[in-house]
Amino acid sequence: MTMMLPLEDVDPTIFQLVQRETQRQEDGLELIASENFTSRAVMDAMGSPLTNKYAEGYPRKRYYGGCEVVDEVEQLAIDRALQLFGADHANVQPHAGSQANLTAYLAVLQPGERLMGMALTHGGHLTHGHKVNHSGIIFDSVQYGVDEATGLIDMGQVREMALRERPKLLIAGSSAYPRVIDFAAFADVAREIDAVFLVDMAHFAGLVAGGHYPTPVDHADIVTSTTHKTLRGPRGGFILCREEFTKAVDKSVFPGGQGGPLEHVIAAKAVGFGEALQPAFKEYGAQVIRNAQRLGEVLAENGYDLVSGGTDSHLILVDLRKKDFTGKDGEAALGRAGIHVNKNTVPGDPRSPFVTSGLRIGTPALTTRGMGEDEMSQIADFITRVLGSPDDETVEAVSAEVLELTEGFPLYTSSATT
Ligand code: DSN
Repeated sequence: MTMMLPLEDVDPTIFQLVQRETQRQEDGLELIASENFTSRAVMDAMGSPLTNKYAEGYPRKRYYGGCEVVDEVEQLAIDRALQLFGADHANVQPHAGSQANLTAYLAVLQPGERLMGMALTHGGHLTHGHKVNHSGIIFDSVQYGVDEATGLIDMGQVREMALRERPKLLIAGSSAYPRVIDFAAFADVAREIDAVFLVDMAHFAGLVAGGHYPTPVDHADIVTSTTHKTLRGPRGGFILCREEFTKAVDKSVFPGGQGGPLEHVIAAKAVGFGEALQPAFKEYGAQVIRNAQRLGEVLAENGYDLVSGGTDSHLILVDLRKKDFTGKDGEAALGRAGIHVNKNTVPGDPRSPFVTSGLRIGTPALTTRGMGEDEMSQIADFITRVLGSPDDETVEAVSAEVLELTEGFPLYTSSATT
């Protein structure tokens, strides 16, 4: 019986891969805007025997016996989400952001009905109605973008399109929009056309929790999110809504879309929400934004264009159209130096999403490691050097400096993580 043996003994191959990935995370500069480093406490909850329990249904209304403990766990996750974001109702079961979105849409729309979200190529998200995603296949999707000259959402254009297209669901939220979204203005448009208003706050949920980004909860009928980006919890999703949508949302998640909830992940969500309720998390969010702003300022000084000219959030979007290389080339060159970013389309991008003319760079993960503005200036210079001359000599020199920098901010090898 190998039940109680550690991974190292049971499956050395997977153990080694986990070790290698942990080392990769320790050694590199993680600047992918949707990533973060969660705490040991969150991972302990995720790696617990709660994974064994089936609990279809909701606390005190389950289809299985023996749910008295996981009921308490799930209720705590719900209570903490509500304490953090102040909504009427929370459903903490969605396995990820995509599931949260699809089940939320199906709570208020019939297949074939119209939704309107921001185009992926303009900073929206695949699940906001892209034609290859279920959100664009099941529903009749129309997409708005940003003003290509300013990189900003033009609420006049959004309103005009909404009045013309009359979607039943209006979606705000983004995965590559550096600025604050005017939720009150979106809510006004939704009211004018009698649409349900949904905000996907996955990217900036941690900033909302810390009070550094306007809360969508006061304006939206439904708010979807992930727990693992700026919010720094386990990989997962959740939905907040007004009282009147409670039943429809809960029914859509289960039995509509999912089966047994992942109670080990829900326990980890509760831990993550609990951490986000601590005063230190507020300071963390402020530092995330200061870091993104510093990174953007130095890159701009070094000759890089930023979409919208800067950022109010955790990410910047670098526009490479005036440079002679693509987002794909940039991502690859920086990756060789241990600097991890992702290629991203910029508004009006002539290149495909596989190539792109942009780089999305975010600071949630490195801020968790304890890095501040001085390190961001240094990293902007690393990026400038590699993108300026991506030859082996430069990449090797920068790699060595990256390693030296990351060694000063240990991640899981010590308890230094904030
Ligand atoms: N893929 C995530 C991101 O990087 O923004 C969103 O799902």
